[in-house]
Amino acid sequence: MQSFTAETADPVAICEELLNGSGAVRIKGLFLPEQIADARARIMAHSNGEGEKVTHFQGAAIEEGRANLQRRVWNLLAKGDVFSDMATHPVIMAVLRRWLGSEFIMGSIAANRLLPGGPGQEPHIDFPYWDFHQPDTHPMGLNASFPMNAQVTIALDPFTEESGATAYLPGSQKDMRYPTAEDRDHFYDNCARMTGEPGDTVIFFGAAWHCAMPNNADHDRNALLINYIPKFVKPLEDMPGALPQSFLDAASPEMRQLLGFNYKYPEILDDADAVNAEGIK
Ligand SMILES: O=C(O)CCC(=O)C(=O)O
Repeated sequence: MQSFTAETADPVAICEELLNGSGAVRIKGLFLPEQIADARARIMAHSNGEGEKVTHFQGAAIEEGRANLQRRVWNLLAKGDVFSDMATHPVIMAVLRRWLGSEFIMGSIAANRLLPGGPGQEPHIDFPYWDFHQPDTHPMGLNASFPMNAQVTIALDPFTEESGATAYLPGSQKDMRYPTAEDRDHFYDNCARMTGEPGDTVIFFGAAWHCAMPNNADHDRNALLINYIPKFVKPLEDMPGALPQSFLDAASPEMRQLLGFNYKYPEILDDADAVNAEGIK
């Protein structure tokens, strides 16, 4: 995987690699140790209850007993300012402006905590393609000639092969196909791994086949998972609905964009016309 730093992260080169190359790049050194520790501690604190365990993934049941070893925490913007700071990092924003258009938005911001023994996932692709195993529910001819997704994974623990660093199949984003059970051997035989140190950031095109792998290490493996989409795609999480009004009132221009406030459709346009006609608006 090509590695960049804040100084070398050229959006043109990175977007070329995401679309026509391997589909993933790593950017090192974007975050301070205090930010990484803060984000990790908040995710750990929010994933200690039984209620947040993942019992199914892509329709497949996770074995009873191991299900609680993989935990998801959603709606992270409500769980600490550090998550807003990470999601709006200027280097990430610059890459995504080129990749998804300057008014791109956020589809979700969640964490995946794999405890030791955590089972990992099946190979899959991400929102809004994550139900592309039913291609006839999508527009005909949908392909990967342009992106409707960016995934940003920020490692909050050492990401090693042993600890379950995300696996991905380089180049698979170009096919725009949901991996089937028959594809699994090919995937596991040919996958690369998103290994890295805490704070390393991987940007990838979520049309590339990928999955969390089993955590065979003796420590938790926490990842911050941020999904970004073009302005015209309906987000996965209703973030404005889930966030307190005080958060929305204080949101930065970048955060307002990510929450979709710059592109307010659907609107009731006959009402808007009436207001316009009266010269009120
Ligand atoms: O946690 C990971 O390594 C990958 C997570 C992922 O791909 C997902 O939850 O969709």
